[in-house]
Amino acid sequence: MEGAEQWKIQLEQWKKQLEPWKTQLEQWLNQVIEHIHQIPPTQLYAAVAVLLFTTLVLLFIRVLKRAKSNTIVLTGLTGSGKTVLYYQLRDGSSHQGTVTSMEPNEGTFVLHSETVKEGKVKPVHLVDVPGHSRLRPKLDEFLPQAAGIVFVVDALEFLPNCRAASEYLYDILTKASVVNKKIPVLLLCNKTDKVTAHTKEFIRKQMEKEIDKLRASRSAISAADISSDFTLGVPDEVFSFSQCHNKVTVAEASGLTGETSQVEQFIREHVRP
Ligand SMILES: Nc1nc2c(ncn2[C@@H]2O[C@H](COP(=O)(O)OP(=O)(O)OP(=O)(O)O)[C@@H](O)[C@H]2O)c(=O)[nH]1
Ligand SMILES: [Mg+2]
Repeated sequence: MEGAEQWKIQLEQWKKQLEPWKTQLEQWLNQVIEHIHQIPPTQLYAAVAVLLFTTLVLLFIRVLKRAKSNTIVLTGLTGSGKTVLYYQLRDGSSHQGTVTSMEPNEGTFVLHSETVKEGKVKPVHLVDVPGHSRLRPKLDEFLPQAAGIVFVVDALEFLPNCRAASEYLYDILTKASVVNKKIPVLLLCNKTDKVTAHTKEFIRKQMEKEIDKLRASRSAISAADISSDFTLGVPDEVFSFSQCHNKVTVAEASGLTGETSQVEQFIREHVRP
């Protein structure tokens, strides 16, 4: 009780100490208001307009800067050929004999095929995220800044990997960081140097079928789990990539032999000079 009494006294003292400040502040405020009244209204409007304009320009620059990301993320199952592709795009050589990656490869460079080009070429920030399931959480570090995602699929060993690849792609296409920013996705059918490789049309159809099946099983789970980010496709319609929030396109490549023009085109479309 005594403590409360003491506090009251202390507060009263503070209030008294602040009293002169209050009047001083009021005086200043009055002076400012008077000053403003003296300024012709046109000048005042002009000042406000300039202030608004600069704020808008600064905001616009910020948005533009964020939109102009130059990061392209290579992802996909282990063994699909991401690292070979990464080296091919960077050096124009496959560095034969890559082993399964334990760490992401990351670099900012002008694409090898563009080093001979004249004029301004914007460097690309390329990230190759390992496909091993334990390293996949690494992907989340890079997705928020991605201008495009290249999902690499092994077109040779496609059928045994179809389900796993579809699950991984499903996870990516339902992530909030990917959907909200509408990051474009390239489904890249790799290893087409071999005649036994499946065509991109076949791969697209098979993966659509697989995702259609996944959709049913996943939505049953997510009914209880609210944390699931998004759902895919249109309810009660057979799934196709065209229904995705994100633009999904399909292309072919062979990292090993350097047939990478379609990936390069995708990269250039989304990382503009
Ligand atoms: N025929 C053929 N083989 C390829 C091609 N690209 C990669 N490979 C082979 O596929 C295997 C895997 O390639 P990597 O680039 O290491 O695969 P990755 O996707 O980086 O795998 P992780 O690092 O484990 O995620 C290697 O033996 C490559 O030689 C290609 O275009 N054609
Ligand atoms: Mg690798």
